[in-house]
Amino acid sequence: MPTFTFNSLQDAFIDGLHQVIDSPHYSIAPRGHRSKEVLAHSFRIANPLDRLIRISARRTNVVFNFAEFLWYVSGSREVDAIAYYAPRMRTYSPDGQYLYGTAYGPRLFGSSSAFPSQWERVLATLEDDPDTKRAILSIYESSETGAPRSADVACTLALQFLIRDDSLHAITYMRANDAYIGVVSDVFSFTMIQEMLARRLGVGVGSYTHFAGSYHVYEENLASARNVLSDSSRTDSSSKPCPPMPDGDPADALKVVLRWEQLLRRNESTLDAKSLARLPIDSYWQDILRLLELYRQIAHEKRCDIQMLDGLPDAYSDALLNRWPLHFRSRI
Ligand code: 5HM
Repeated sequence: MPTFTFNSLQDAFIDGLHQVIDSPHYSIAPRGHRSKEVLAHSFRIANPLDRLIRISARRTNVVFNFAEFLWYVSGSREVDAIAYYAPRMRTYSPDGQYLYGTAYGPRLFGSSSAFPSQWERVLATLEDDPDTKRAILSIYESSETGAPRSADVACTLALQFLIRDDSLHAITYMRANDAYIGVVSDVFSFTMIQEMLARRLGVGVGSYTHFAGSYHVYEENLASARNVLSDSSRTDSSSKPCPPMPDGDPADALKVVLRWEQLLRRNESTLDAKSLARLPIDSYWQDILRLLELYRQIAHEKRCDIQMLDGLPDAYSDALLNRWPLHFRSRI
């Protein structure tokens, strides 16, 4: 099958669900989990900034999406740092404290004084030879093959980056991808990494291509996935991309964002419109912290200051309203 190009992740997500549900290749039960599967699934997204799902029946968590990206960038493997945004992540940890295969951060962004991170080496490879075919971020480790029946084995093999016609194209290779749950957050994070690399290199954001050896839906999610498909026919399919990340090196901004992410997660500080505006970072990063502050209010105070929605990019506020309609009731 040729790889079809979609405008957005949402369009690729809907098409993928149709393929798995309407014409599965196999019914399987790996580790006892019954699922429907198609083999060697692929799709291409023309605009990787159009990375949020807006289907009301699939209430994705935009805050988790950004938090997972930041968790990767921070190089952390701590469960607490990500389970705060998605408690189910705790169930994948073999020891309740750390994640291994699921924590891509240490593999991508972890460095030591003796050895730069994969991220730094990929950046140097692309700067040295823009036509290179060697800009690879490897994730799956060979030691994971044959591991006991753990739920914490990396599903992503590698991300590849190619500069062609002054744009950075990304290709993701996955051994397995959940077409109902995993793909939504995986493509979000991987396109953020793609965009971060493109801005750092000063080139355009090219296409994003996704390959999954096994693309599947678990039987327990089949009814919800069918519901999403019927709801998607009523969904506005116009483009609603995320705002562009600022050009240049995001390292300094990310230090500020990661410091505040920790403070808000631990409920050790708060942000309001004034204190946000005073932070020494572009409004792009301030908006991400605004999402994290809104989530802090929901998680720690069971309330939400809806004034904080003012001025947020449409793509983010729509996603918040879809996920937490009761908290933002008066804005609907
Ligand atoms: O039995 P297996 O290790 O393949 O189960 C892992 C499940 O998590 C699969 O359904 C896989 O597709 C999903 N998954 C995903 O979709 C897991 C990870 C973590 O690496 C991920 N996306 N990023």
